[in-house]
Amino acid sequence: MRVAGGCCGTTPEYIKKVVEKTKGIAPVAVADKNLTVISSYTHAVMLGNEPILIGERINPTGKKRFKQALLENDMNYILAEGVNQEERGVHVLDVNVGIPDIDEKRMLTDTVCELQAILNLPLQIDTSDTGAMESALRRYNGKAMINSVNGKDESMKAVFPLVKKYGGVVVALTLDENGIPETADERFAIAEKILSVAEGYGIAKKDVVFDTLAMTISADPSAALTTLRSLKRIKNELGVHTSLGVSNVSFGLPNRDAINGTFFALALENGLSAAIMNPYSQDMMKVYYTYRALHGLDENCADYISAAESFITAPSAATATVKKDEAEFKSELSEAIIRGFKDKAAQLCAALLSSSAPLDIVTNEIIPALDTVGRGFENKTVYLPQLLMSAEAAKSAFEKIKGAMQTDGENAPSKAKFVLATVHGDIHDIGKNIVKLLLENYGYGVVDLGRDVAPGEIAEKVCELHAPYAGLSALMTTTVPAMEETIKLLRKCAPWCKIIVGGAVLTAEYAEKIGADFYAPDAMSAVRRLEEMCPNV
Ligand code: B1M
Repeated sequence: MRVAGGCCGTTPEYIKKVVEKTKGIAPVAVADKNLTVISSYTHAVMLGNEPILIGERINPTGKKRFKQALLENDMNYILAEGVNQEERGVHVLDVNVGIPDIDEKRMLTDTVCELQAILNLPLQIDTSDTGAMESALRRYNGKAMINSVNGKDESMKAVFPLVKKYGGVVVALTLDENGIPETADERFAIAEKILSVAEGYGIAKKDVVFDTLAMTISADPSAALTTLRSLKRIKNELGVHTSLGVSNVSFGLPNRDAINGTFFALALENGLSAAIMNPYSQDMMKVYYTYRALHGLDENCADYISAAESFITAPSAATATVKKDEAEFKSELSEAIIRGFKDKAAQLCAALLSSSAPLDIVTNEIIPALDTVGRGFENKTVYLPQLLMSAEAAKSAFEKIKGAMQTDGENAPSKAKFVLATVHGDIHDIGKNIVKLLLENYGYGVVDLGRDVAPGEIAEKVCELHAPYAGLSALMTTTVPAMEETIKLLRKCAPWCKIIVGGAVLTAEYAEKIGADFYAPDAMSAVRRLEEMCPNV
């Protein structure tokens, strides 16, 4: 045992007892496994056994549209680049947002926070601005890849303390005050120097990964060979891992993918551990899958076989994106909610309102999307921050629905007062808010007490207003007892009040068992029950 503690439901007394019982036990020692590992808050990626793909698309270099997105703070565009690359199969995302006239510190930090909230992939924080680097590392949930340090004293002095303080695997470029050496021997010497300085800062060798700098062969015919020779020596003689921005090698040449793919294969054969690359390039993906199959890293060639079909039919990146959009056009809103794109969800919902009824959007788009996220959460493919992002996205869509229904304006509140709340201990309020929206639209004067509301507060409000109806919502098995407690209290101090209950965990039988008057499986049936019961109230 290394760590003991308590989560939801434990109390200070429980923790005290755990401390007492475990006081004499020495934690199992942590054995250093000497692995080069980076991680997000959910997933770890290890350098060494398999080639690692680092998606290069979150980078403004040579990308006009990306630059524009940065200048306009268009986070949806940037997040979509992350999502698309994840779908293409990369293991890590490079994040570089450096352009002139931008507050890089703020932008990098925001981008890292937003990406890590919706994706599981570890990130490579890629910046030469150490202020931005520190700010992003501070907010990063996991062990980041840090790109980069180099052999200049100034660079090592600025970057190594951050690596030591925040943890991470740092990419070290084999250049120094004299520039990029022309020979493999000189690059090797810089790597040795970097390693020894890193060790002086207490950074383990396994946490330094060397980039031997791919330069374009259009300017220097020996460029690729020097890079490969350096790679091989550094990997074999220093026993470290390596990384390369592969695409630079073809700069200035036509059909760059052809060169990049061949260079990638050569680099892998010479000891490349991780490639910063374009996952939309078929040539690169072909090399990746064929290399793994040829090296016995792909059992029964299963990954190669499933990828091979797309090698024949896959359209270019640009067409692929358009096709994807077309194919998923009908569920774009639910996709935005599932992905947790708040602004996009609001925009799509607003657009959809011109052709669909607000309630149809709720029933056909928003609720099924939340169900998908809920199932993912249950199956542990979606994690809490992602659930939270989806909830926020659904909320922003609801704001639009709400606006549309209010402008409808035909039903001004004129019917009975309805006190509504999510019960104590429960913070789920999306369903309750739909109930509120519908009730208001049908003319009830809803007094919404919010979520996590204590039984006493609900009873007090019902009595104060002499409200004929109270509505309680509970979404968790653990909060149904609070619902029962509230009903008991209401029966005691407001016997006139009819109580309607709802929420995903309830059933009609259970509602009856805890003493409610009515159970409503959804918001519309809540309204119908009320209308049937007291049409003229
Ligand atoms: Co959480 N959550 N969540 N969650 N969450 C569920 C409910 C869960 C089923 C997910 C899962 O594990 N599969 C699970 C409960 C398991 C259980 O007890 N059986 C769960 C859990 C465990 C948790 C946390 C404990 C997670 C954690 O921290 N480890 C935590 C709870 C914290 C707390 O409450 N103390 C938590 C947190 C959250 C978020 C904050 C991230 C977010 C809520 C945001 C918000 O509401 N503002 C969230 C979400 C979004 C969900 C899911 C994905 C979706 C819920 C939802 O909004 N559905 C949910 C999984 C799921 O249900 N698929 C899940 C859409 C909504 C329209 O449906 O609320 O059922 P619903 O409302 C329906 C009907 O039930 C009915 O009308 C609506 C439709 O018309 N209805 C009423 C509801 N209330 C009614 C009242 C009425 C009449 C009808 O009359 C008064």
